[in-house]
Amino acid sequence: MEMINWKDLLYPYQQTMDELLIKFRNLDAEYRYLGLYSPIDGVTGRVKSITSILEKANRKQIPADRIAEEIEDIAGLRILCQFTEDIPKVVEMIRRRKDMRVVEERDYVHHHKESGYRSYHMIIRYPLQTALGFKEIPAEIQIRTNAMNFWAAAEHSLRYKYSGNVPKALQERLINCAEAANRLDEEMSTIREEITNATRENQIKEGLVSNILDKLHILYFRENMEEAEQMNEEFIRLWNEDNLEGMKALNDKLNVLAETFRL
Ligand code: 0O2
Repeated sequence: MEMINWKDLLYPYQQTMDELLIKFRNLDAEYRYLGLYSPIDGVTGRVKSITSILEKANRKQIPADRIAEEIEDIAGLRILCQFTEDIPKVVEMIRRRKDMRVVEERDYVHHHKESGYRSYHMIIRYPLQTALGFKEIPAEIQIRTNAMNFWAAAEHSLRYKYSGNVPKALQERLINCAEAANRLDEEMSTIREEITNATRENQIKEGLVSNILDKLHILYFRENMEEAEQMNEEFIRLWNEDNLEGMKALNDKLNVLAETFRL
């Protein structure tokens, strides 16, 4: 195999990874900022290790000068979801993006691998603006639930330990574990609405509390001590009663007051 300058080869993949990570984390943060349910529970990324690239090139008989073109998961992003139902939402979001081009999709969620592996894979081309000009970089996005991820990480470690030849008995137990992880996802889906409503309510409560405390601070600052004191007591009472409606009303009252002071 001809000599490869790995540092130069991997640099644009690292840049791609960094940019994709920021974009998807920002997207998740924006959902939360808007008080909306985010189908993204977490995002991780990695640039494939040199040994793993070489192993794949060897297995697929890819010559050294074709590695960059033919190995499409040198840059790899993983998007974790709380529920199986979130996966198609993330897939659709990626399909609609103007800053990346989807070239291939593999649905191992509905068609799991023989190993028991479940995940949704999308191969994209990412337009990277480098110091030396424009370059389209391939990347793989894996979208899976936390349960699918838990299983895949365990199976990956075992496959690595046994260099791909996991003993038959262990393979069977892994398949059972994959089925158990799948049942967990199915069970979680049955209480999805309750969980997402609770999450939304918690987010609303957090936003309210932070706004109320902020406005109380303004009141104190404007030396409207007596009113601020009264409202603070009201807030503590509502907080102890876990009275969300009361807190909403107090928040509205404080918003009006804060506006008046600003005027
Ligand atoms: P790593 O360490 O995750 O980077 P293949 O021929 O199957 O190796 P291909 O054709 O490029 O690869 O695509 P595939 O199978 O759609 O996706 C490959 C990646 O999916 C793997 O990367 C894994 O991350 C994941 N994957 C696929 N099948 C399995 C599986 O049975 N178990 C686990 N744990 N992960 C799987 P790499 O290259 O294996 O390595």
